[in-house]
Amino acid sequence: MKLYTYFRSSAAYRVRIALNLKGLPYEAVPVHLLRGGGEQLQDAYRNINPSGLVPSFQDDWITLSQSMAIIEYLEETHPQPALLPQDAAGRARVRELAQVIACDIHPLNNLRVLGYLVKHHGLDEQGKKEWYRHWIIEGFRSLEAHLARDPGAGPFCHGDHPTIADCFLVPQVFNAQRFDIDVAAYPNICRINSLCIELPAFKSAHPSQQPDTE
Ligand SMILES: N[C@@H](CCC(=O)N[C@@H](CS)C(=O)NCC(=O)O)C(=O)O
Repeated sequence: MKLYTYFRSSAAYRVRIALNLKGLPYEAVPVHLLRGGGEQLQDAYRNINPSGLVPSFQDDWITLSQSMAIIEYLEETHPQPALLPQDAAGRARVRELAQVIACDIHPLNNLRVLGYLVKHHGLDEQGKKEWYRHWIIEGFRSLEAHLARDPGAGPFCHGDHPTIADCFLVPQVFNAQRFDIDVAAYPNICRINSLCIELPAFKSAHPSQQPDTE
């Protein structure tokens, strides 16, 4: 298995966590998002992922992009340990939490979106930071409310074991902390993150532990 990854990419970080939780060895192929205008935008990489985003994943059968699709593929092809609950309602809840992050928070703060705002709308560094913080705060408020009210929440986002939702939560917290967001303001997010980051699968997926870490 190959994972096209960038050490600081939170979408790639999600997949690294899932691979580690399942104990699946993989080859990390670094794609530098900044060097030379971004290796993700060059033809060699677009042949693997036409969207020009990391991560991408390859095994003997398939080339895939989209962290959620990759993780669900891993879940179906390597069901143990399970990263989705046994019951339909539980699975839907885990996907709901993951998508609050993957659909409602992350895309707004992606490198190419920030780059577009700077280039075409004259956003300066301060404006960029404010934009970023705004969408994190909106998103974390919503995620925190979901976690606080849902009966499925346990020590992890859902129950007693890490699920796909935890694979998404931890990288987004890492990202937010880079932009000086006070995560302590979100007690459930903070608590779950603190629990997860102590686990070996999460530790070895951390951006500071990658072959391309700078
Ligand atoms: N929805 C995609 C998002 C992928 C994505 O946005 N990746 C970012 C890094 S976290 C990226 O490659 N950004 C490069 C760019 O914006 O040019 C997924 O979940 O895999």
